[in-house]
Amino acid sequence: MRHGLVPVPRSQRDDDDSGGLLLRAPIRLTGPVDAVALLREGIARRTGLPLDQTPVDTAPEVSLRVDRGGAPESYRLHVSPAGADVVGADAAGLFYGTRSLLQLLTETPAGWMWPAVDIDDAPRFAHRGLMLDVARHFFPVDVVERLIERAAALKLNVLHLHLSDDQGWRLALDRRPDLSARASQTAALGDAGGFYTRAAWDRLLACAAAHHMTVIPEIDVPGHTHAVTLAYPEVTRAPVITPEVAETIAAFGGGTPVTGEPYTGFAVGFSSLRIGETTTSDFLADVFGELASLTPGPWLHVGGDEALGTSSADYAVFIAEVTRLVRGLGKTPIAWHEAGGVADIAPGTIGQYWGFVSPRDGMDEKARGFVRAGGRLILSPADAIYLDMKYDARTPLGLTWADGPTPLERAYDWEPTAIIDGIEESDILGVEAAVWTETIRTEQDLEAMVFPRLAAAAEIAWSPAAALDWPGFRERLAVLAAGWDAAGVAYTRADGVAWITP
Ligand code: TNX
Repeated sequence: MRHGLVPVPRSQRDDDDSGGLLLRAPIRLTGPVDAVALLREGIARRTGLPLDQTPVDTAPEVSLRVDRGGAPESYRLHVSPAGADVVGADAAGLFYGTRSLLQLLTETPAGWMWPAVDIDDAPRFAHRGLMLDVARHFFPVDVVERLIERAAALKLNVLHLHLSDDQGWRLALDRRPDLSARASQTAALGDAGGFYTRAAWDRLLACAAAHHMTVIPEIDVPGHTHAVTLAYPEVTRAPVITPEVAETIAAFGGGTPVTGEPYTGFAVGFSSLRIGETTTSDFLADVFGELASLTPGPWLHVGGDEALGTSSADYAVFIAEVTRLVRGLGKTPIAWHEAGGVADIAPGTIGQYWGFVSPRDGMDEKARGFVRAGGRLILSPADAIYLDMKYDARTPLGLTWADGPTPLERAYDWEPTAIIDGIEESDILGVEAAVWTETIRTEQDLEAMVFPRLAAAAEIAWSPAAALDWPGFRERLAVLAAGWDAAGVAYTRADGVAWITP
């Protein structure tokens, strides 16, 4: 039977002869309440079956349980005509088993059913992420909640939120109230901004936790800080208009950044904090201190990319300071790969590589710097899994700087250990797709750019390298997309896939 399992499991045996499990209400769903509730909701949404009826003892049982001992996040799934069993090695594993069950739901002339299968599954990488830029355009919590649900269905477990940039500041902080009060109301393209209140942030964290996702908040420093100028000008410097900045302004418009005025263009690398001054250190202590208290997960992302308005001596001092600050707060710092060029970076800092699948200009050397300092790497190769790149020349949204458009196959056809010489599988914490939102203004825009390429990234992050298979992926994706259609997801019908639904 054709099915839409993405990412492809580590091991799967289909029992096509046995006919599978016909789903007739009532069914009995037993197990931990949260897992049962999320599965029930998923089945009801997909099938429309009235699962709230009281089950009778003779109804087939779908049993969910946790049996410790297996690899973290792993699960086993067995479906036969008599019932289904999902056993997770932990709560996350159980949740992933139920996500597989939902992907396996198949509509047949006899009704909705589950094919008879045996699956034994575990992730390749511990960190399977999606980065969402809510700074260039702001997305309210309900949009982020739907994205969390859809990303978690692909077995991703990290949501990295890019919470500040030149165009706006998106999180209310009590210790620096002017950031949200004065620097949040604008966005790229002159659109309206916004920010997360404490209540909204708590709601977002709760949704992520319920879907076994860790949130990584990023405050990008020392560059990408023009918005800070609107609130605390004493910690920022005047914009530095390099030839690259002038070129972007010429190509995309949006005007030249001016101190004290909101910036709504696409240029990067012109803003910088003042480095080596106590006012700035106090600002950083307030911002990252409060951010640490608002973050249940172990990581804080400090940015560190494209600080073109900062001298390299200042940059080195700054990266050493901010990564130590985060360590001192009991969190592990993460920084974009440029920071790996700083010898004195805090030991154990995680690097996020956003270079090319074939590195150039020393980006690989910077990435190795993190590993030399005892850290590991998150791989976000821009020419593969930057989901804000156009699919092809006809894509209305998106950018093309990462070596032109990024068709679906390019998002799928790369191997994490093959990018940076000298980096072993054990040096790689995981894989993270990124969606920057300069051109992305609405939830529909977001869905069109994220899906289906996020499915490719998810399979690279979860499935063993030996199980990757482009023709097979495309077939499974077409089935999976029928579920997106039913849920109204505005995914892109990328070339090369025989999409099933009209
Ligand atoms: C590069 S990736 C950036 C972002 C832009 C993105 C657009 C990275 C660390 N910096 O500031 O939004 O390109 O694709």
